[in-house]
Amino acid sequence: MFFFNSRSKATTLLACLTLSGFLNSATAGPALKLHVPSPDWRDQIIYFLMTDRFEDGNPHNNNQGAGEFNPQKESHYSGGDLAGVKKRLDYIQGLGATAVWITPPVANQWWNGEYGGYHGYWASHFKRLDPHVGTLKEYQALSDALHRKGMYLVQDIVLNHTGDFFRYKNWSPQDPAQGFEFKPTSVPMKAPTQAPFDMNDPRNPVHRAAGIYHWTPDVNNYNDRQQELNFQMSGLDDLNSENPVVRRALRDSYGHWIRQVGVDAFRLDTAVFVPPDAVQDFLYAKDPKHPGMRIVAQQTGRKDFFTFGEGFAIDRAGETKAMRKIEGYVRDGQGKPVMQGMLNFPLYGSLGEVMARGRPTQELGERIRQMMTVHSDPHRMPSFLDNHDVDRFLKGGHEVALRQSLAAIMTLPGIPTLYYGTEQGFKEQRAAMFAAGYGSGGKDHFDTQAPLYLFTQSLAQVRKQHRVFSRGVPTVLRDDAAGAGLATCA
Ligand SMILES: [Ca+2]
Ligand SMILES: [Ca+2]
Ligand SMILES: [Ca+2]
Repeated sequence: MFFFNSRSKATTLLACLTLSGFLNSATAGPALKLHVPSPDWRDQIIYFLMTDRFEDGNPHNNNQGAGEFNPQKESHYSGGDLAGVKKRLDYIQGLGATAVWITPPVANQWWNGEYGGYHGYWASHFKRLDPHVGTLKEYQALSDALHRKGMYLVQDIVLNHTGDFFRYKNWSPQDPAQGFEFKPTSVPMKAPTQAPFDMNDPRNPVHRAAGIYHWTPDVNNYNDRQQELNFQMSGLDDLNSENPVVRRALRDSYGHWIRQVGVDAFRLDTAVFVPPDAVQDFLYAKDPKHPGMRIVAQQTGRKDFFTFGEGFAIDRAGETKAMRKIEGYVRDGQGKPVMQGMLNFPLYGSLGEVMARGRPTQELGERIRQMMTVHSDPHRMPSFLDNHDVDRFLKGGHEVALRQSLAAIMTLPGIPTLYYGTEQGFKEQRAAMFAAGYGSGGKDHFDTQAPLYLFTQSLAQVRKQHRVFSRGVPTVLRDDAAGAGLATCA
């Protein structure tokens, strides 16, 4: 109907067929379901997976030819990708999870000279996908598939740093050019490829004037708040979070994933390494061209875009210092909102001490009581037993204690967050679920009849059937200050 009159009938017919074939392949099936309203996050159950270690849906993207791919080694890429996650959504939903948290899918430094970037936390470009995880089309297909199942997509993000492209010898606070050097064996690029993050050389006057980085050495004292905020965490090049140019570029980069893919929530990595006001800017900035994420999300129909942060802070029994530090990223010193939740590291710490390591149950009882008073919204704090940065529960704890702990997070306030592989009894922190990946033992682990899979499934059903577990306020009926915890009951 939109062909030129001058063409012959035969040509028009041919063109029509060709074009209609093209249109069909480009818009096959109904429109993608990228944007859905926000759920009540208190009622969700999150499944956290490392994309590289979960499932390989496309073997063609595994090896990008820079020596970064080697499933025999924990430090290298194993080949998991977004298409693999999509392939296993029935498995994840069958467990009872309602949302999937994926590790950062953005383009990464693949090798810093000592270790690989398969985990995704070493960005080289915040607005592009890493070729190992797949294409924009595959990411959109994952979002679409999740939403069609009534599930939600949680993207892991980083505001604090890029990859590890430079380091210091003999750092001087007066002169960031002094002692600066690029890491000699960075693969596949020497510096981030995205403006303005590519301006990372303080010896270059233009870069120096732009002030995109803090240009500091590694943190050597994590109790020093200035170091924590401004130095390099584990060698990762610390961004100048105070610089409006940095803030705008990060809003632009991450707003892209909400708009283009339909991300429903962010998990903010290394949150306590950036000041709360930088996170507030990220979420609430009114800049009409590059607004904060809560505003971008509203434009896509999400009224409650959920961002929860990581603050690796654990209190000793009876103390609440770490709890209050974490709470400072939910409500700032003036009571203004920052994030909607923070990962509940203090509860994780107490659960491990009592359930896995035999400390008295009174420590957990007290932690639960404190949780309900120190935190303004404990029901939106994701709770967990282990993750990719700590030992898995079963590395040191008994399976009976793991079951008790799963029951605890499924019935206490907070969003239960399950680390992939727990339901298959994994003990190795970052082992692959798929046969060809690292540490898999040469077999797939998607067994929906595994005892811990079925146990978790039954707990998830109980939590969903009784809203008291996601909305209620617990009362500790009994605990014991003297006796051993639950680790000995096995
Ligand atoms: Ca792959
Ligand atoms: Ca920082
Ligand atoms: Ca570095």
